[in-house]
Amino acid sequence: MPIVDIHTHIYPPSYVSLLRSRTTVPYVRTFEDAPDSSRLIILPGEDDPSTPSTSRGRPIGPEYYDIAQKIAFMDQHKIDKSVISLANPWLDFLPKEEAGEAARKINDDVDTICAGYPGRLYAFATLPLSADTATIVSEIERIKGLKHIRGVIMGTSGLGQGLDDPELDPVYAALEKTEQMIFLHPHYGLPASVYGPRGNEYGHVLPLALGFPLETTIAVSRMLLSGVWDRFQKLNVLLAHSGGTLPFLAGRLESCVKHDGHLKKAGKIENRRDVWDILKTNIYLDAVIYSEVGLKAAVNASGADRLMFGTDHPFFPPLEENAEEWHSVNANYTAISSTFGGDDKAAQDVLGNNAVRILRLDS
Ligand code: 5CU
Repeated sequence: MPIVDIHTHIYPPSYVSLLRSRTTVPYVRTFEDAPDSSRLIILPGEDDPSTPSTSRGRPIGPEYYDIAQKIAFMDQHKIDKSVISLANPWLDFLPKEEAGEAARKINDDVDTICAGYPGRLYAFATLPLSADTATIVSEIERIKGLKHIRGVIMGTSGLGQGLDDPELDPVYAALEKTEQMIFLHPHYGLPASVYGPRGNEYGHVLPLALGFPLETTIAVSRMLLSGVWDRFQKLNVLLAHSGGTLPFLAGRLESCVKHDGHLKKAGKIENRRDVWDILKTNIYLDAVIYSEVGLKAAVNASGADRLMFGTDHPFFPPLEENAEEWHSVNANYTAISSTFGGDDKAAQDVLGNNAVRILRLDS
């Protein structure tokens, strides 16, 4: 029975060089009080002078860019195959004229990295979303021909106006036509003001535990409300972190739609696919939620046959020095075994069989 990690990131060396060459977020830098330790600054506001030194980004070591470390991590945690993806913020920040070439380079690099470990590594590609639509569509068509690519990872900003932007239709059409999955992943979180005047005292907890999942939930709700899946009925989207909070809030979302006078007057309540239909037809969920409660919500919303194990490596390493086992990974393993109890078949499907089937990892 294979164990497959579909949520596992890498910053290929060419991307790290790009971050090292920059002086604004996202970038890699040292600080005066710790000149020997490079820090990866990616989240909005992470380098604000008021941020405590321990919350300024995260230490960046080879686990972020050296594929040998990914393989060692996989071996340590008994993971047979991984579908690697560039981590946030992808290429969102690049000027329009640089994005197309950067995406081609990164996608080729990632495909080559996978080729070094036949049968063990596959990848989600990255899109040049700040480029013009023709460049994005042409990269979607090009990566279809790369041997190890199984879809694309994307943030929630789309072309800059979110995923309900009608200008994205050619991109959705190309992804649907080439049968490539979108792995939808958060990055921007919520405005810092929602965390209150003491938000900085709590490290990264509020933005990562709550901001990320709510960002995903809002983005996917906007896709739904704007009719993306009515227009692209075969568009498949894998949601990070077990769908943010969508499985828990889907009923409320649907009820709000049915009680909205504005939507009724605009004729937008009838003849639409509802959230439950889309959760069971177009949406896949990872199992990166660290608890049985969240995982059960995901199973109830989308079904155990649409759920896939993930780790979020290299993020959330153990804080203890020299610890080999990652608590974050073991929490996801434990959540799967306790959710499915004696149903070994369902547990094995979530751990690996679903990913092999859905992402064609045996070809
Ligand atoms: O720790 C973090 O900031 C992150 C991140 O930026 N992206 C991610 O996928 N997980 C954790």
